[in-house]
Amino acid sequence: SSQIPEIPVAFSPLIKLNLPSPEEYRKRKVALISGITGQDGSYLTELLLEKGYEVHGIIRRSSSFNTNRLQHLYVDQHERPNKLKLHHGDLSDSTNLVYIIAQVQPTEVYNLGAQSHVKVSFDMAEYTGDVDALGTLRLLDAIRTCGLEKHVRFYQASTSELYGKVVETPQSETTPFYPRSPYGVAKLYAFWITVNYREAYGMYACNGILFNHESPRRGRTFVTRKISRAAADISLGKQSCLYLGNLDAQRDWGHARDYVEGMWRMLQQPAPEDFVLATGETHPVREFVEKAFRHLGMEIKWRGSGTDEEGYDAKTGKVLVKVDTRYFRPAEVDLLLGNPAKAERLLGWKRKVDFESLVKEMVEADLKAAGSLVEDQN
Ligand code: NDP
Ligand code: GDR
Repeated sequence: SSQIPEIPVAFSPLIKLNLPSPEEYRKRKVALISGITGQDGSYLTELLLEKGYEVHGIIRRSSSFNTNRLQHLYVDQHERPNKLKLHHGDLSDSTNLVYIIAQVQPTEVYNLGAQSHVKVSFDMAEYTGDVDALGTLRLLDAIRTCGLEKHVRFYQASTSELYGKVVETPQSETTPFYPRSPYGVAKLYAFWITVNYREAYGMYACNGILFNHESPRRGRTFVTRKISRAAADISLGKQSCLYLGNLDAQRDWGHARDYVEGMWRMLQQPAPEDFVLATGETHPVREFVEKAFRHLGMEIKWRGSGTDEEGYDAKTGKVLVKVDTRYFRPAEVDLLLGNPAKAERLLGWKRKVDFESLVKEMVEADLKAAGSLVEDQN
């Protein structure tokens, strides 16, 4: 017939590495982290170095310094051998990822790299899709290209943003997804491609569905850090007012250090599975504001409503918080509340830091940084 015959596809590794058996291979402890310069990357690096891993990180070339969060862990190779090694790369560059995987031959890969800001994803939707969705595919395929799919354990940084619009609470591994931003939609692809590669190629690949986690190393444009920093600056007279978006959004906030421990635990199980990590508590943004300012001796009272709402200091009457609609999102995730029961049961994981202690730690770190001459770069 004139029909084009179906072409049988047999994917064989393009790069032929001289590999021992998966069991023998995994006797080494070599981790590769994309997104190592981010909040989670830095805490995970600390944890893995403590556990005796050789840690490799992918960093982006930048005209400004972007390795501040790793500074305390990095030793110049010229001075003494370092167990932390950095490679220039990008999740948008497949060849580069293949090269790094072939060179490092990791036993565990943590894919934390992402355009991770939800609001920014509305402005840079295509880029966010490229890096957060296709970047995950590229990294998984780089592992296959090197014939390492049975040797490497893969962690995907999935997110509670997958739940988006509230379908049920608390949200667990069985709650249906309904993402509400280009970020959430890109992460949905990443979630399913991770599941698909697990099922199709027998890869040890896990999704950690992590609810919001914060720390003094949180990027300054995320709401918790924006608040803790502003509260510190306002208390020192360095800033007069904090402008925020939706004060009523509710989040399940934990500490990043606790959550990276959960990531590692997910890759130490007999079989790969997906897990929620959360605190099981939710708090509105306005409560974070109240707690942060209270910690510095200011009592915030609210007046007005909607876009005219403002927070003032009960003692002085000075307006310290205002709503700015520019921080509203075209579609919002109103309420996140996670159920970490599966991780608690199977991983023996439990968050250690509660909401009150998290706020306190962040505010105190920002107060210290604001009072010192050295500008904090996180
Ligand atoms: P950050 O924004 O602090 O860090 C993101 C990291 O990704 C940075 O190292 C950044 O590099 C890197 N990155 C950005 N674009 C690229 C790219 N094109 N190629 C390679 N690397 C890139 O995020 P977090 O540490 O808070 O989060 C880590 C991961 O977990 C992210 O994937 C995030 O989406 C996800 N997540 C985070 C949660 C949270 O509450 N923190 C909750 C659930 C999921 P650079 O420093 O150069 O910008
Ligand atoms: P989120 O974190 O979108 O949950 O994503 P973010 O801190 O940005 O927002 C939390 C909530 O606060 C509201 N909000 C503001 N947010 C910001 N950034 N700035 C403001 O001024 C402001 N005012 C109110 C937001 O509308 C939102 O409802 C984070 C990221 O780390 C993701 O990568 C991760 O996947 C999820 O957490 C889980």
